This record gives sequence, structure tokens and C-alpha cells, in this order.
Amino acid sequence: MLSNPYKHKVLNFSGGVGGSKLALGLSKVLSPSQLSVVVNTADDFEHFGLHISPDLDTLMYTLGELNNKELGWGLNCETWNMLDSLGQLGGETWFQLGDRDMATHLLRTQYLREGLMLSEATTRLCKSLGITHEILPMTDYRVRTKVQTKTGILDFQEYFVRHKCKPEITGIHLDGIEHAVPQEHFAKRLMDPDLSALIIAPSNPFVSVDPIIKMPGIRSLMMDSNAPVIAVSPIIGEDAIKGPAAKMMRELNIAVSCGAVAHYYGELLDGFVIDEQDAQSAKQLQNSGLKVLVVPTLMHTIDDRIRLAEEILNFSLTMK
Ligand code: FO1
Repeated sequence: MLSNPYKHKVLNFSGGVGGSKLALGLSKVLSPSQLSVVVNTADDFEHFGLHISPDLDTLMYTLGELNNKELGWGLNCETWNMLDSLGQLGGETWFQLGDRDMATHLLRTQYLREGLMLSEATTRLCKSLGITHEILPMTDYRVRTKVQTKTGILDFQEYFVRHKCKPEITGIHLDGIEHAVPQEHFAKRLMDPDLSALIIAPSNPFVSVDPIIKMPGIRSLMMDSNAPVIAVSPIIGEDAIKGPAAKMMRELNIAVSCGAVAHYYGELLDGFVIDEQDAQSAKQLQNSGLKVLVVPTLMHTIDDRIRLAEEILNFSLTMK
């Protein structure tokens, strides 16, 4: 961690690959007592009897600096012997489980079978990986994203990995969301009067951020918080930084633009961070009452991640 001038206490809402880059930047600027990352768990699924939490994995591996930089998900120095053998035996290999990564899924599943909650299992795994910043699953309850397509309903990983996001979507359903209770520490951090910023990562609004903010009670706690709510646009120009967000917007008849993302989050936002390529949209967004930060938002290097984190933290100091 860099020596830091910030008095911030920050809550960061994150999906997987895109969100983890900003979370890493924030973790380099803020101490473990200043930053908690709340992670989407609606992508979770059971595969070969194992509980897989893809976004939690990505956050743990990224903050543990063990992530596979080529793939964007999974562990570095990975080998695939188990998957090869699985294929030889005629097992399904569309979801690639690496040899090293398997240890996480095995242990998490064992912890859950022993009666631990997902958050407790995550704390144990983080501790073993030497991660000092808090990574919180959004809930210990079961919420699952179902993608409605023209040809039927798909579980999220089936849609995302098996079908490579190709089916045209007609809607997204968050199964179980109405009964989900936000993870205890998440709710506590959100209600903390000393919270100084709530930062929504440049993650997919529909399948990564919605599961967090659509849990009962979260929206009103966000609105009541003293902390400014700042989102980073996952859309630059007419495309998504990563993943299917732009394709989903087109199929859901939402214009693909950073402005449409701000509109989607609506009154939740106090501030919005857009890429310099979208500078021309700033005026209109400001006219709608938002504070707008225009900066480079692509995070190729660790320096990009730290710089964006610092810019957002400085921006948050200008609000509320
Ligand atoms: N993403 C893929 O595109 N293909 C995979 O085979 C794959 C395997 C995988 C295994 C463990 C894990 O934690 C994540 C994995 N992911 C894979 C990433 C993940 O499914 C997606 O990036 C997220 O669900 C979207 O946020």
C-alpha cells in the first residue's frame, strides 16, 4: 500500500474482471481498515457438486496478486491436467477448472458443507491467500442470475461461458433476490456514518451491480447514506470496456452510451465517472444534476488502476 493522505472509508461494489482492477487500485491507496469490497454472488453456480463463486474468486486472486492476467479470471501459473482427464473421460469441459483453481472450489465447498456461511468461507480463503482488505459476498443467501433468451432461460454461466453470450436476451431475472439479506458486515459498512464514498465499479449494471443494489433495503440505505455514491461507466463510446454489457443494452432496447448507464442508475448516483473519449457527454450529465469526472478509465497497467482510484477518491472529496 502507498502512504495515503485519505481519511476515507470506502465501500466498493464489484463484479468480476473489470471491477477487480479498480478494487486492486483502491487497495493500493487505502488501508484494510478503509476499504471493503462487496462482490456479486449471483453468478455463483454448482458444477460437479462444487460451489463456484466466479466473482469472489476473481477478487481474491486479484487482491492476492495471483490472478491469471491472460485469461482475466482464474489463477496464474495454472495447469489443466484435471480438465484434460475430465475430457478424456467424456466429462463436460465447457467451464474450465484449472488444477490450482480447483483447490479453492474444493475447500469452499467443504467449508459450506461443514455449515460455514459463504462469507465465513471467503474470510478463511482470503486469510490463507494473505489478503488483508475485506472481501464480502453481497449476501450469504442464494441469488442466481437467470438470463431470458429468445430460446429459453439460461443459468448465467451457461449463457456467459457455454454459449459465449451469443443468445439474444429478452430479460434478466435475479432468482431469490426478494428473500436475500445483505451480508451483515456489508449492511454495517453501508450504515456507517463515517463512510466517505460508495464506489460502483465499471462492472455490468444488469448482471454484476443489480444483484447487489436490488437486494431488499440496499437502495434506500444507499440513498440515506452520508457518503456520495459514485459509479464508473462500464461503457466507453458505444462499447463496453469488457464483456456483454453493450450487447445486452442493445438487446434490451437501451441506448449504448455512458449517459444511458447514468440514467439506469438514476437517482442513486451523486457522481459519475466517464472516460475522456466521452467528454462531450459531460455537460448533459451535469445538467441532469450529476457531478461528473472525465478521466481515462481504461486500466491496462497497475499504474492506471492506482491513478483511477486516486482520481475517484479526490473526486469524492468534492461531494456531499
Ligand atoms: N470464464 C470463461 O469465460 N470461461 C471459463 O471457462 C471460466 C472458468 C472459470 C472458472 C473459475 C472461475 O472463478 C471463473 C471462471 N470464469 C470463466 C470466469 C467467470 O465465469 C466470468 O468471468 C464471470 O462469471 C463474469 O463475471
